[in-house]
Amino acid sequence: MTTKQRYESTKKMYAKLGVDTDAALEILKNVPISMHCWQGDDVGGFDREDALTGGIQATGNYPGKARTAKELMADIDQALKHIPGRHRINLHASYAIFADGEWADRDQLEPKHFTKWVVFAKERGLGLDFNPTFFSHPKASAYTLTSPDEDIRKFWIEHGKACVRISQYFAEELGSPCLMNIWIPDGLKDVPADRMGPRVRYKDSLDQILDIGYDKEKVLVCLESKVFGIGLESYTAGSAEFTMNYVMNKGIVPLMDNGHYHPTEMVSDKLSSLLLFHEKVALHVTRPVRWDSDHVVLLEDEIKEIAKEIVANDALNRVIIGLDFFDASINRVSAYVVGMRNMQKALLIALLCPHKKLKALQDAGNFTELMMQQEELKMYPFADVWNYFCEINGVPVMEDWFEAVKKYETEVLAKRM
Ligand code: RNT
Ligand code: ZN
Repeated sequence: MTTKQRYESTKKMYAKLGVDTDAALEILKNVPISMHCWQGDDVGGFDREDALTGGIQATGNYPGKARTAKELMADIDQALKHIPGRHRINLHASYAIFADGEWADRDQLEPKHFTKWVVFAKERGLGLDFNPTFFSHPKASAYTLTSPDEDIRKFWIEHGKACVRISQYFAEELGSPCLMNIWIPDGLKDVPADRMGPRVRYKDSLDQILDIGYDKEKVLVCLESKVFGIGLESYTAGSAEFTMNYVMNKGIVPLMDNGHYHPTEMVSDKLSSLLLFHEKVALHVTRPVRWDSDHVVLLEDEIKEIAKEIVANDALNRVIIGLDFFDASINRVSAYVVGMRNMQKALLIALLCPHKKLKALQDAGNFTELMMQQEELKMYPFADVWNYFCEINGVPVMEDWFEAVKKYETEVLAKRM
């Protein structure tokens, strides 16, 4: 049987449940996922030689990591060949591209340091998102926006402002709003003497950054919370409560990274509450293994549950989906393809679910049938729909993409020493 024939037969199976598979494919095609640039080079960036800091860690030394912007762009291109649909690229400020002999510190960054990325995005019809980089810098060795040292704090406030300007430049050039995510690592390894002070300064720093005046239609500023980091186990200034309250107060966008909560706390369960109070919600989809380890996104329960919440609540236009993982122990292009395709598969499974029917069962208290139906759905042949989706969107079906990635590894990645 061909992929299409399988699809046609599976389509009838879903139709019996009241699910329109053609409609699902049409919706999925138009869901952009923001692919983070930092998987390609282990969060290295190109603006400095400093080691990765900020309590995050990329482990492994698989050969072939991108050493220059040109290499990273080539790797992103290679990955995109195997990912159906049109997407976005999520850049960090540390990925500035300087002209020969030129360099600017983080507080001095300008749109011109990112024109090559804009050209790259335009040529491929991609959108761009952005992040100030409050780590991997000598001035970030202790604190950034919470610093008790006013000079340091000012430096990082200026960095934040520069990034808002760059984000607006992206939005204007590409005709698509740019999500600008603020995350700072600031925290303490051991029991704080003062929990309030850093938060007072963080709040003031954010106020100053947001005060610069920017077009809110073009730049969606969001704030990412975190429960702890490596070496910052006892306290982070940007806790969940700080972040939620700040965001609500200022009318900016909350960002939830599913590696940033206690291990039994699920982002899937938080989404509906956030959607009730915010027009937009942003996500960093990742896979925490025992800690915020940023493993590649797999097609596992929590990812499917997150996708279900987005789709069942009709929030595909309100939840901005970005990925955030960095695994240095495997082929990085493969990591991109696997993670992106898995996010899309999770969304597809959610789009193939008869949510109204299931909700009705819940409301009627018919938990027996609800359990039965939810479990039977898990064995429906959604792979036939996925394969057809890949086929009609011009990317390889099933594992067929891997040959090309292996070839790219031999011909390109392995030669990077
Ligand atoms: C860190 C945060 C943050 C970073 C990126 C590189 O724990 O998740 O989003 O991973 O900004
Ligand atoms: Zn994150």
